[in-house]
Amino acid sequence: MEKQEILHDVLKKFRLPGPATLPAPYGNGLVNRSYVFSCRTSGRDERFLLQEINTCVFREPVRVMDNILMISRHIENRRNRKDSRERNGYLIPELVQAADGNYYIQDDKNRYWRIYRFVEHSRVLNEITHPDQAFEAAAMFGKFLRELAGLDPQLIHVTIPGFHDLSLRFAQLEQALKRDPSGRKTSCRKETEKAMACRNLEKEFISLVHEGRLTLRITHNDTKINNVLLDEHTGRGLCVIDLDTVMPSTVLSDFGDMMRTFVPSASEEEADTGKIMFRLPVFESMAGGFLSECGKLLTSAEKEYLVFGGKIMTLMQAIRFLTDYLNGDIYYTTERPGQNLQRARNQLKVLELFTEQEQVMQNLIRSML
Ligand code: GN1
Ligand code: MG
Repeated sequence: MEKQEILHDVLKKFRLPGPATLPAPYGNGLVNRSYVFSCRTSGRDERFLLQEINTCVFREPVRVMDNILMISRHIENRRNRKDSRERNGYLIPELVQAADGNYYIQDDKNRYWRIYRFVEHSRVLNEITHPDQAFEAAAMFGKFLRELAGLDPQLIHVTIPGFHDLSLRFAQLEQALKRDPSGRKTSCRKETEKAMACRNLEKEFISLVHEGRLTLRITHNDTKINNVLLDEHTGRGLCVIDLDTVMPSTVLSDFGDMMRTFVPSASEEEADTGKIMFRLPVFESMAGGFLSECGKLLTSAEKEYLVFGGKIMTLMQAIRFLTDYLNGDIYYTTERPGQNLQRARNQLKVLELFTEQEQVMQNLIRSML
């Protein structure tokens, strides 16, 4: 079947408000495929986002959707209890129901699809260009954490076991080195050595997370800068997107991935590591925005380790890119050979900068409390 026919058949199974246009590819996520289309309803066009869930990554798509529904309902209930003036804004996007009552469909080839209402008048950033953007985006992720604090993390399914488990990520790297399925081991010896030299961080991480010194929360777990939408006119935070990895974890995951993607002056795709600078004003705004929303919620142990979270998440991402390079680029989408190795180098450089600036960041956080 032609792609367009497949997409057309999928759309028929959802409760859409009118006839739909042909879906066109959209966005640049590394995992799921997205398409945008619109429906004509009483004279105006309404846009929607169709997504095919990557079942190689999300092996239990129904549980992923269960999680998204659970948090959506929790947020919706809280909204309804609030004063109507506070109900503006989305926080998370709205799912469209399928004809069978579910919020996804499974097609005859075992592919899973879902549709979100498009968040209009919004803007995605791939890089932060002004500290105010960092404040707004971080405040949204802080709000997300706070909104979900009243929902029991035990109710949320672990859809990718060990997702932010540093020991597991090191073990996967070791396994890839041992098997070396693409014969790439020698071409990344320097990067491997650098990553392995950070094993000392693992012990501290284990003692913190696995021994329960940090509160288990429902976290987003993919708080990259391009997973939050800002208002295209005002620049205010509008909506948190990409909810697939919502799982129980610690605040280190969310603060850490923000720090990894907000603070460096270039994105994880930058090939020239010389262009990656540390930006203290961005860090300051980011931390300020995040704490303005959830500072009261966090324990002093959680606040003490926020910066450590940034180092851990950056190291983990370096290891994940490196492992995928060794495995022959089977997890992350790539456009050219060597791209995952280049991403790993980029992340190792970011980690170096974070290590140099650790004390400065730590002092700044303490001064905010
Ligand atoms: C993936 O789906 P996307 O592109 O937002 C990955 C994240 C990584 C990120 C690196 C399920 O996120 O964990 O941090 O790439 N998601 C999954 O860009 O593995
Ligand atoms: Mg994601």
